[in-house]
Amino acid sequence: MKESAFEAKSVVVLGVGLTGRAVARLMKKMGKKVLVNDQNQTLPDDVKEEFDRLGIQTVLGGHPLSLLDGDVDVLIKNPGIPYKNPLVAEAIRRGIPVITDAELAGLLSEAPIIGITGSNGKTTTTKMTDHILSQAFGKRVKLGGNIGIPIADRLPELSPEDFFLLELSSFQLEGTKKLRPYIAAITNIYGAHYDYHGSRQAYLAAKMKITANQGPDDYLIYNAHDKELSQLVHEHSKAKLLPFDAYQFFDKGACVKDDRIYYDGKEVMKTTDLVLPGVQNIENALVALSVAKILGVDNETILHSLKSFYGVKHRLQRIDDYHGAHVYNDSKATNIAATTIALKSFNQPIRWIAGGLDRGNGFEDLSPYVSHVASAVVYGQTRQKLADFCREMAIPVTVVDNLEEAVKLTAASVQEGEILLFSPACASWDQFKTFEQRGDCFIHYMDQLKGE
Ligand code: UMA
Repeated sequence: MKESAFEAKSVVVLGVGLTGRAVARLMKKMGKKVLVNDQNQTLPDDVKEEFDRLGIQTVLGGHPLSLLDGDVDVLIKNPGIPYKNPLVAEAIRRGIPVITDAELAGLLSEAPIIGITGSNGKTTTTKMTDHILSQAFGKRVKLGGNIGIPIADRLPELSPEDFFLLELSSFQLEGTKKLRPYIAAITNIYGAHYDYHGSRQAYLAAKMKITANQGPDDYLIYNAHDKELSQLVHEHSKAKLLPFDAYQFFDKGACVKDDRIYYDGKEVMKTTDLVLPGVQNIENALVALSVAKILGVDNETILHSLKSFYGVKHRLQRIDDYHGAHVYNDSKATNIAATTIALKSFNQPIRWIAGGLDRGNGFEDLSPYVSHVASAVVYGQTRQKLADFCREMAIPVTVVDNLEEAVKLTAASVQEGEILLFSPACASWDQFKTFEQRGDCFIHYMDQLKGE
């Protein structure tokens, strides 16, 4: 690590989640004075044991401003903690730098950084990129960031020959000052997280931080179909701009024409070679292959990798076919917007499974996207609401109590060439602990049916 780039001696780490724990561990390893603070009264047993063993001081159950008295050089916060948190606001008032772990990547990484951000699709794009680069460069590719692998845990492993591939959230980017990715990518920009950032302007500004320190030797890949994003990158970036566009052909960068993907005017593959459905996944692939092409990966490796990329677990994840039907686990679709994307991704007839926690909303916003739904099975708290919606849309619907019954009934009706889609459009908490657990159950029920 480039330890000399981080001069602070005394550090307050705010928030203990995955990020804070890894940051505290790293700071201790670097010989810093570390104090960790969290609003929770207690720490999980394994965290407490580790902090005790490493001699990391903790203050729990609130955010006393007195923590900033004395010699605090920097406050490193968990990305999700907002700037209106009193300790963060007070640190800023006192002129104490407030950063996130993404800034540590910028300061300490021995390896060039590839940073991927965007409102939608950043996790899938990052995983796709990892899939291609790992086939080309093997273990030299180190993955981390918002994807669930704390940046601070990976930093000590990096060498200059590696690539540090990061999924970066707007929360992480907002807390950066010197971060300078060699390759940055912005998949798209929709409205998101305004409650945290305060305004759309502030959200956009946070996203643009990914390119703030880039220079003419760096690259910025961006979605040229998004006019606002195009304008922003032209205004703010000094990097080499590399557009991608799933709707129009151009001879520089990645684009699509007549169901074929091109890079710098040369055909790379057919869009139908991609396992994952929908234009959003074509866009994700355009980003991933742009990164790969910048790093000199050949078309054959790109094609082979993208053909074998089955997606990120629970996000419109393709699992094994069932009697000639393609089966998708989209348990991460906890709201109508996510299920809209799933429904829009297919032209084939869909056998749809939906339902879950009732948050009081109706489902009429799905109306424009269900014309190809051949039948539905609905379960959970929202089952009656969903059934009413389906009847209104003339979709044959069956109401059951739980996901297991829904899977059995749907599998019994699905035909060869159709899509069996689990995209619940609801949160999981009426019957499951998390959407991950729900998705695992779906996969398990499908596996059981295949075994029978
Ligand atoms: N806390 C306080 N005071 C506060 C608020 C929170 O002390 O005012 C404490 C909480 O008690 C908790 C900790 O701060 O102990 C926050 O933990 P967390 O679970 O929010 O954060 P991490 O476990 O560190 O997870 C974070 C990312 N979460 C967020 O940015 C909200 C994870 O992204 C990321 O995978 C992980 O770091 C590793 O890098 C998740 C996410 O939802 C998937 N990201 C958002 C998104 O994708 O839209 C940005």
